This record gives sequence, structure tokens and C-alpha cells, in this order.
Amino acid sequence: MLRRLTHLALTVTLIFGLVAWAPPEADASTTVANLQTRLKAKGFYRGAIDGIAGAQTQQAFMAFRKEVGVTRSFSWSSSLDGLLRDYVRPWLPYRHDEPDRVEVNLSRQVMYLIRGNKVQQVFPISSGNGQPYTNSFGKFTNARTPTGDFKIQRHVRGERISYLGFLWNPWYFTGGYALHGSSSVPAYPASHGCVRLTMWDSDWLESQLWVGMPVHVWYEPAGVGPTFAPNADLGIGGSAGCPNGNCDRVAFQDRGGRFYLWDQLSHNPAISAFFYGNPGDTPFSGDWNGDGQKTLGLYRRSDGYVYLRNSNTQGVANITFYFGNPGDIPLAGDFDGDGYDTVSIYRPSEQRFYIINKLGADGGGLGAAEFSFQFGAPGDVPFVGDFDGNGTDTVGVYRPSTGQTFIKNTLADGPADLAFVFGNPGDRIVAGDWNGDGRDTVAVYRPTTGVFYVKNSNTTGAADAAFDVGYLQSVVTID
Ligand SMILES: [Ca+2]
Ligand SMILES: [Ca+2]
Ligand SMILES: [Ca+2]
Ligand SMILES: [Ca+2]
Repeated sequence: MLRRLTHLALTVTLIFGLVAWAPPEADASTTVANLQTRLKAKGFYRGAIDGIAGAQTQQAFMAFRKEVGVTRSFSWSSSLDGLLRDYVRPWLPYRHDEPDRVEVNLSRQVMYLIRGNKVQQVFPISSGNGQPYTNSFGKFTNARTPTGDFKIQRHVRGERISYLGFLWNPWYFTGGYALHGSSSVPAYPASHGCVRLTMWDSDWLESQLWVGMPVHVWYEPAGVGPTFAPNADLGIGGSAGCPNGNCDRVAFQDRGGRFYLWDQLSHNPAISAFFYGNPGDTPFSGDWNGDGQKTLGLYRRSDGYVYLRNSNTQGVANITFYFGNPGDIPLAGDFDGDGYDTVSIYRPSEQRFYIINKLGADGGGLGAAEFSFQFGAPGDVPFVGDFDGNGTDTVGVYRPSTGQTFIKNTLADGPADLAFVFGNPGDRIVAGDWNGDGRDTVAVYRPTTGVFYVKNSNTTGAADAAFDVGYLQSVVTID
């Protein structure tokens, strides 16, 4: 037994490259029986508590990994322990006339069994792989799982052989598409369009489903607001905490142009939402009027203007001016330490920062750069912060292809003062003072999973906290 446990503990070490991990001693919290009990309590496991990490248990590991959006595999890692402890079943659309139903989440490759409008069980699935094939009528079609609102139409108990193969306990919800047991439920969509369940889950569901039961099949909405309740925690190491009340906050932008302002970095923030700008505008933030409050600015690529506002509320811009060249990236900070943030430029074609310490005149242009310097490589994304706590903002660049992050504490040509790795390809970076110690550090928002990872030091290593914020677009720091 000890041998198996050690192997289990050693199997998977990294979540998204964020976690510097050392093999822990096997203890009671990582025994297979203990994991089975905990996974059962959270709705991921329906088998016996037998201490054996067989196929059914491994599929429960997979189901959990699919559901929380970490690397999909059939093994457990101690780095998942905290996620399981803090896991809260997702908030799903409340359907008042359908308290008992099935929801199929094609994005995460899981199926939820819902009773009394609450998620009871989470099943690993494999849906349509999107590949072309020839159907039973000889027609060329694509292996897509139909999305929409359905009801179970008919059921065959046990084995059914269809044109495309073997189905176990199929529950047809539209045409030839069924929820059914299969001997192959991999990490990814692999079917011709049916929703594959494991054989044992399909047996377990025999007493749970019925003809006429509602089935909803969907992808997670991209940018239509948080899909999960704010308290659906994915905590790594708990809340960032703010001992002195001087911590920065964040606002997330969705694809519809709405901002969600968190009142604090915690798993239960009060969130205010407001619309500002147009869908597709690039947000940033700064204290434009020197009142100590960072508020939103937007860059609208289609007309080349920036729009600055002095409160984080719905309304029109307080100051507007023409910005830079097409392709320039706006950034804002207090680069001269006078208490006012101004809008400057990162020009990716030159990998060059153009620093401007005055705001452009309302209705006019941005103004001439006071100085410039080269920093970064093609593809890098700039960000701003006071990384050494001296009251003056400087810049960093984030390399989304590798997660490498480079920071400067002076605004001049020359090498980085700090270099470290944080995040995954595709992450959105932002800097802020998350713990109130006066120094800005990095955080990344991962659009693919809707998780915001916060770090309190500018070093390689694990995130200090992680928050499930839902499927949004961008993040900005607000203090
Ligand atoms: Ca202000
Ligand atoms: Ca300034
Ligand atoms: Ca500084
Ligand atoms: Ca800090």
C-alpha cells in the first residue's frame, strides 16, 4: 500500500507550471480511501471506498480535473488537495420549472446531475470530436454534439449496436444523439456526437434518468459574465489577505463591455458591475486626477482614441485624446512620482516604451514622448507597477508564449532587474499591491479557465492565491 501511495503522490507535479512542487510524505490525507471519500462527498465518485486506485477512481480524478480546469490526467497530485477541499459545486442557471435535470458542459467535458436546482453529481464525459465522417445515410457530416435544450426521448436498457458502434444504456435526447455508457471516456472529445459516460456511471444513472427529463447541452459562455458564483473557490493557499487595508483591487472586463469591480481580493468579494466603453476596447487604469483613486481608461482601436474616466461607474469619458500609432499598446502609470498617472506607449514593432508624463489635451493628441527606451522581445506584453516600492512606476514585459516575466526598476535602456516565470501561454498579466506592503507584484488571469492567480513576490514559484472569477476577457488593477 505504501508503495502505491508514494507512486500516486509522485505522479503529477505541476499545475500549469505555477507550482514548484516537492514530493510530500504520504499521509492520511493522500490515501486512496481518503480521496475516494472526499471525491464522493463532492459528487465525483460513486464507487466503493475500497482504497484501490482502479479505473473508476482514476475516472473520478479525471472528472475533478476536468471540472476545475487543471491538466487532464487519470492521476492525483497533492497539489489538487487544496482545490478539492475548497471545491464548491458550480452555480448553474436556475431553471425554476426544471429543478431535476441534466446539464452537459462541453467546455469542461463533464455532465451534471441536478436535483432541486443543485448539482448533485459530476460525471466525466467525452463528446463529439468535431471530425468529419459519413453517417448512416451516407451523408458527409461532422461529429458535433448538438447544443441546446432537449428532453430525453427514449431509452434502451443495456446494449445497443448502432451504425457507429456499441452503446450502453443509451438515453436519446435528440435524433440519434444519446447519453450512453462507453468503454472509452478519454480526456478529450472523442465521440461521433453522443455524450459518452463511463460504463459504471451509465449503470448508476439507470435509476436517476427518465424519459422526459430535461437535458441542456452547452459550451461555457465566453464573456457573458461570471459563470460561477464568486464563492466557487479554487483557492491555493487561501485568501491573499490585506492586513492594513492598502491592497489593490481588480476589475475584470467581459466581452460585452461590462466591468466587474471586486471590492477586495477574496473568495467572497462584493462585486459591482457597470458598463464602460464598447466590446473590444482595451482597458487600463490610472489615477488621472490625483485623488488617489485609480479609474478606468480605454483604448479603442477602431478610432485610435483613449477614453479616460474619473470614477468606476457607468458613464461617459471625462477626457478623450488621440493615441499613438495603430498597433501601439497603451499603458498608464506614475512614471515621475508626482501622484498623477499618465498614458504612455509600448510600440511592439520596436519593442520600445515611449514615456509621457502629461495627459493629452481633451479632444487633442497624446503629446510628444519625453523619452523612450527599448525593452522586451517581439510578442511581449507590457505592464506597469512600482516593483521596488519607491513611489515611481516602471515597466515589465510578459512573454505569453513561455510565461517568462521581465521587470525593470528604472526607465532606461538596459537589462531586466528581475526575471522569473509565472503563468501559462495565453494568460493576461497585471501588477498590483495585493498584500499592502507597498510593492507591486504580478497576477495572471487565465481566460481558458476563468481563474485569477495572484503572487506576492516577483519570483518563480507557486501562486499565493487563486480565485475563480468566471469567463471574462481582461483584468485591470484598481486601488
Ligand atoms: Ca483618480
Ligand atoms: Ca505622474
Ligand atoms: Ca518603483
Ligand atoms: Ca505587495
